[in-house]
Amino acid sequence: MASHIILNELGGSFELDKTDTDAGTTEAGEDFRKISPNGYVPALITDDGEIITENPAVLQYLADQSPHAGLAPPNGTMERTRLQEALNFVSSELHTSFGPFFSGKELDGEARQKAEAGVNRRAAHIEQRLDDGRAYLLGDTFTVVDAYAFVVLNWAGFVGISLAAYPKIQAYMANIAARPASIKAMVAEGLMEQST
Ligand SMILES: N[C@@H](CCC(=O)N[C@@H](CS)C(=O)NCC(=O)O)C(=O)O
Repeated sequence: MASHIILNELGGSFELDKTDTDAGTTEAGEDFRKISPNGYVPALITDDGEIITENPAVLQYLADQSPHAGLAPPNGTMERTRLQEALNFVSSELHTSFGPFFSGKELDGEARQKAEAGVNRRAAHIEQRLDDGRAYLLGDTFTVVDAYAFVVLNWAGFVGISLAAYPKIQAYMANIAARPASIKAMVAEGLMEQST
């Protein structure tokens, strides 16, 4: 979903192939394990046939294809290091904190409490980051990490965790959800109905 939003932001042409990660197949009939041996999405196949996996790499690759779109600061700058720092936080901390909810195992009271506390600790960090009034994680400009953070924070609702205690996050998510690229991706992935 995060790469999908960014592909929409960039406005170029691309093909989506819906993947059943449990079955290891795609809607177009590909053996997904041959594309991505780890078996999880996203996997991006470039026009040159390179396969790129892992959200932080896919998102930065996409941003770097159209530098004028400003979705990532230029390589070699401190701002780019800040983007990588934020992408790694979202990937290795926020994203993985939702792991227990998607493990396929029922979470008993204590395990659920522990897992919720893990999500809340990471959400509190984001809330604090937004506390200076910035609209996006890196400042006043939307970058690829915002698409990723938006998608992961959105999972809170799906697993029954309230983010009501985080007003900055609420406003941040509403802002990103309203972007045409986000709406288009959510409609295409069946998370939202097309408004008439
Ligand atoms: N480290 C990977 C994690 C990707 C990931 O967790 N993908 C999930 C969907 S959000 C998935 O495909 N899960 C199915 C599975 O692991 O089999 C990344 O950042 O790209």
